Amino acid sequence: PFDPDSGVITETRSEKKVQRPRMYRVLLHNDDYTTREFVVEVLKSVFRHTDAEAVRVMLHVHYNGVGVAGVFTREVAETKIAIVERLAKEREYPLRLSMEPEE
Ligand code: TYC
Repeated sequence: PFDPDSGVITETRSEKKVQRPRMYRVLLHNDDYTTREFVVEVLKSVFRHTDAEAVRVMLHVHYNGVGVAGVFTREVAETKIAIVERLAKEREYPLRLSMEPEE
């Protein structure tokens, strides 16, 4: 608004709404060879799940084929996938991950 006394025009809101970054689901895929223990360790160390939550996600993936390891900005999701792919490769596990944008 314009203040006639001071002649100052103040902006009451910025030009654009604050943009939240698009978020991406990191999906974990089941396979027959990666051990349950390795998947739980990855969910705890890379995705910061508690012990109980890591077991819950691992079992969900084991029984349903796919599940959400976590939701992150694009770069964080890509980095976590790369870290897990390297850890799995070191152990010669065929563990697969993918990411998809949230609506
Ligand atoms: N299906 C694996 C087994 O029985 C365990 C497993 C769970 C593997 C989740 C991958 O994303 C996965 N050893």
